[in-house]
Amino acid sequence: MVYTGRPLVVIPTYNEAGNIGEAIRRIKRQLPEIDILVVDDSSPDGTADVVRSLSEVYPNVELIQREGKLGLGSAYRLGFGIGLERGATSLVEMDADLSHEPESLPELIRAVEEEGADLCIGSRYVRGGASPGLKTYRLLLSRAGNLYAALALGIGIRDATSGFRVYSAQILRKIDVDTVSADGYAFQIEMAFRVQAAHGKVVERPIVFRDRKFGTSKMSLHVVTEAIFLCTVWGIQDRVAKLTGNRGGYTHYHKEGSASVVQAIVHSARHKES
Ligand SMILES: Nc1nc2c(ncn2[C@@H]2O[C@H](COP(=O)(O)OP(=O)(O)O)[C@@H](O)[C@H]2O)c(=O)[nH]1
Ligand SMILES: [Mg+2]
Repeated sequence: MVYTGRPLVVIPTYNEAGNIGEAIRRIKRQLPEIDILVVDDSSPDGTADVVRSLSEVYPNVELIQREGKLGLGSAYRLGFGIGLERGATSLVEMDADLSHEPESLPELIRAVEEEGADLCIGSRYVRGGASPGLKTYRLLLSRAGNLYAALALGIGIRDATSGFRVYSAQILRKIDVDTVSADGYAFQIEMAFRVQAAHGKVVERPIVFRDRKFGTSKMSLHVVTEAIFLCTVWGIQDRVAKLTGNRGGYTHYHKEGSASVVQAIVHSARHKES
């Protein structure tokens, strides 16, 4: 498959057999020619088989199957890497579970492909956006997460945890996606934070976020604690970098790298000295 000069939609899946068929059909109804890359982590429910049979019906639907459940962030890193290598001009993130309505795709893609945005976020929290039927605790969690991310990181984004978004290839090359380490909500926040730090143009467009029809959410307490922890570390790092006048040479704290907050701060300060 050749993506040169076109957007690529990357969809990570884990046990989405009940959703992925409708998702692909509805995306293709909106954008018949669009390239879709599904990254499935050997879902026990046979999601991959559904994708394989649809790829015989629809053009430009491709499947990558990985050995085990390796996480949402790593699925996107892989998909984006392939898209960039093959010359895609923009890269789309979306869930398979129909929370992200395929009917909103053209507008989000247009913002990047035609209106010069580097990141267009499908947002629940701008005028016209909504999340009807979302359970109260999930709404609270999302609101609190966004508020905390905004306070800790100073990003002026209303819906920084939204996973329905489009990046320009150019900004993904600039922010070096391979070194993004977070996996769940923190992945979305880290990506948005990096785009802003790289002076990318971020816009939000309203979406209606629906609760998933089939299957269960893979988001867990671990994903939430990871987001809180990483936002705190990045926030401290960013402030230290600002105080030491070293924001330009600022290195992002990496989960697998230095193992503690203290090390991350020391690292920032050292950077200033050298
Ligand atoms: N490949 C892959 N996909 C995943 C993994 N975890 C979640 N997903 C997919 O990522 C998307 C978002 O996950 P979801 O459970 O809907 O999270 P929520 O929207 O926050 O409830 C869905 O399409 C999932 O099937 C994973 O470990 N590997
Ligand atoms: Mg979802």
